[in-house]
Amino acid sequence: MGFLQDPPQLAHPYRDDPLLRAMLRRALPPARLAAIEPDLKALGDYAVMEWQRACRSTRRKPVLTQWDAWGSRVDRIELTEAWQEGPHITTKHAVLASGHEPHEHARLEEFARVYLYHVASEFYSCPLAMTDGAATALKASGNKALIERALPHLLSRDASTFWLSGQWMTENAGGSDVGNTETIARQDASGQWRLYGRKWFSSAVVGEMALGLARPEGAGSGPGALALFYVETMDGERRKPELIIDRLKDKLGTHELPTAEIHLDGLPAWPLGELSNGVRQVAPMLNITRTWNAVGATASMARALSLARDYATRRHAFGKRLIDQPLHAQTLADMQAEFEGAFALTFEVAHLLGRVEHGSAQPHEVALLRLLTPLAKLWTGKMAVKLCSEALECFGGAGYIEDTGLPQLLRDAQVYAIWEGTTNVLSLDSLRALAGENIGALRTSIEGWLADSIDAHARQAIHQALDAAAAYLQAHASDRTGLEVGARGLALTLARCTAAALLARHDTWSAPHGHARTGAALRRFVAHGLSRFSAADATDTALLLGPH
Ligand code: MFK
Repeated sequence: MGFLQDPPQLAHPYRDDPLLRAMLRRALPPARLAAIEPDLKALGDYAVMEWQRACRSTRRKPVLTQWDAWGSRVDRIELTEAWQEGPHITTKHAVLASGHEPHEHARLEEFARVYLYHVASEFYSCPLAMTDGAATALKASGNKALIERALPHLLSRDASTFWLSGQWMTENAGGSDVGNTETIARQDASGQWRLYGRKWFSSAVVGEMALGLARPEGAGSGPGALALFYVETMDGERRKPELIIDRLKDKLGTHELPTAEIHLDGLPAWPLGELSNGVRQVAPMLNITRTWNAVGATASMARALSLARDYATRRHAFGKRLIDQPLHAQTLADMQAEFEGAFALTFEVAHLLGRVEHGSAQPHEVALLRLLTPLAKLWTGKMAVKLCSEALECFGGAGYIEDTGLPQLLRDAQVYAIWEGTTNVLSLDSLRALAGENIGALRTSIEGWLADSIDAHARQAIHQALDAAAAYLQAHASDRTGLEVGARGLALTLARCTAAALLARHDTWSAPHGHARTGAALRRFVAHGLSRFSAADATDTALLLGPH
């Protein structure tokens, strides 16, 4: 037998992750950390088990059977093993329910669990995100009857009573521009609202309820006339006949996730609140699912890096381990620094969300959360594709071979920049969040994080990039087109400034305990540059896009 390569081993994502553990030690009171550690360890164990199981088995996709042998419409979906385990793991370890506990650390504790569970869940976390969003939107609606009916199921810690919720927003004509929604809500003779239309991306068709946008019959056109409705999808064990699954999507990635095209043929529905301004009502849900997106992207990056790092200690080339090859080590360290910035921003959003919801945040932090949510989503979504691609390269040809389990990381990563709004839609949303003086909220927070920072060079670089972003906003205050042209560069710059300031804060906390790694991550991250503005000449843009 000739040479056989040792395959990469997955390190325990909780026990062997100094970054996650240090962040939790800094952010949580010791008693809270002790209370959640058993769940974190168990979710880490599950992730390792699932990776090993997936390496041993042939990857499967869910299968939709629309008709049974005797001609009945059944729309039955067979799920993968991880999906079948989803409700049990979720409820047993309070992956979702923990985020709704009445204390300020609830969301951080929730998203630490999500971070550990996400990749292993095979994107069962996608409908979980929507379920979390639905619980949040229901609470915000103040609709007592629906809250009493659905919330105990959504936040259940018992798999037998747990409900998954969908988010029925996207339609053929209304992907980003949700105002084009064609689904109609019509009242029947008894006054019951019923939905008629086609939803183009539903990733929770195996769920028990959904929140969906529809246009009440006779209401005007445009987004303001949409209303947000609550629906239940099951009649006992059977799916309601007014909900028809047309087909499962054939997607680039997230293959285990049964994303469906569905149509609604009179499905009973109940408005959450007023019969208009549905987009405003669904916004709390969007901000939650975008936070899940950022945590998912960060978790995928953590997985890719963990495997690439491990492999670098097992693979020898040109007489040395890869980790001892200077250029390979440099490449891994560059990835690690970018990742640590993304990690810092993502978990700040998670913590902030809990503090804002609990009412213990400072007044400017409400505006800060509104801004950092789209920034974290769009930046981590883009970074995940780049980092997972680079990680595959760290394996050479093996990174391109399906049954190593590695290509899936890259395919799946592409969804983060698309799901819950593209990079450009999120960049424009960050302009919405910056309206008024909201860059002031970011500046105030950054000053606080940098207050005791020992890295003068980083402080100066952050101030410089932040000043440039503020100047850009001011220069384009009455030039909407100019503002939009630079919105992506602005958003990425603000995300990087925030991440650098958060790394500086963590460095200030950890350095006195003899931990030098965050200081190194900060220096490397800042060295990659904070500003991401690019040339924006309208004439050149027209020339470049004109006839060839
Ligand atoms: C995991 C694997 C998944 C499988 C594959 C999935 C592939 C992708 C499938 C999908 O389709 S995912 C869904 C993708 N689509 C989106 O995420 C929607 C993207 N579009 C937006 O985010 C738009 O910004 C939005 C529809 C939310 C709003 O656009 P509009 O219609 O121009 O709304 P407008 O008038 O600006 O805002 C309406 C109200 O909502 C305003 O409040 P007021 O009425 O009080 O003025 C806004 O301030 C508020 N609002 C909008 N976004 C908000 C928000 N409030 C808080 N937070 C936000 N994020």
